[in-house]
Amino acid sequence: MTDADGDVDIPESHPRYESLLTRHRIEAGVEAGITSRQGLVAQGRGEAFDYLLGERTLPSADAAERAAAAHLLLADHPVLSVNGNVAALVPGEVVDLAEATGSDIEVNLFNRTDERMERIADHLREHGAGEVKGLTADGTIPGLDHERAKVDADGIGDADVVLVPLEDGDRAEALGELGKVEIVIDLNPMSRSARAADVPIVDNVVRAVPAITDHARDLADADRGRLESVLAAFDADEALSVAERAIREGGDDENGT
Ligand code: PTJ
Repeated sequence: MTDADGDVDIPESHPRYESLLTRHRIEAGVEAGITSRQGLVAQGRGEAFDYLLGERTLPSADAAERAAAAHLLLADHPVLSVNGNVAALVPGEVVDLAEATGSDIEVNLFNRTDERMERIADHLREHGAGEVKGLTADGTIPGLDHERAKVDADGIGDADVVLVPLEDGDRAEALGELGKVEIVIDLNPMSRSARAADVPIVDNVVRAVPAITDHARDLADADRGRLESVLAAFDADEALSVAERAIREGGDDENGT
């Protein structure tokens, strides 16, 4: 049995409780017409990487989450992009992050249909979102085919910092070329999306989004200088190398211990 959020009756003592809960949420998202069927495949890919990383947040991913919070707080117009997987897994958490950072929320789909756009926007509103952008679609990302290029001109089109969780490689590269600061959440440190990002967060979106919110709340009163020093301390290439190494070495931490 699942509830409206796809939560199921899995005993919390189960060793893979979180992973099974996440899987069921994606399944419920597909049943509710929020998540695409391709989203199931993407989730499976993510799960495999999460398993190899030890299903935990590496210290380097936590540093990326803090840098992401600093970028969102420094931005003139930050936007959180939401696709079908993100809407199924972390709808309320995205709303919390938008509130903590003053970001807009925009639905932006790889497999765009009007019906799924509406359903996701409704689902986000049910989880407390105010305005949800993405439905106007009066802007475009150059270099992509018609449907995948659609954005709101006063949303992602106007943003200086964009959070794109679980983005496909083409779009991550095209968004990066627009000169926006791009924060990507992707469990695969070798993906083109992670490599195109200014801030690649190699962590599960279910851990990453609340962690960025926690950092944003912690940094809420920080001045510009302190936020810029958080950015200066973060090295994207190093974070990707550390995650790759952790996968090769079986989920051990950065020191290889
Ligand atoms: O809802 P739509 O139409 O916008 O489609 C969304 C998907 C995710 C289907 C679409 O963007 C897609 O096909 O993505 P890809 O190319 O499969 O890439 C998804 C990436 O996200 C892969 O590198 C996965 O490892 C990673 N990933 C999957 N689940 C998670 C994840 N990363 C973090 N947290 C997860 N839970």
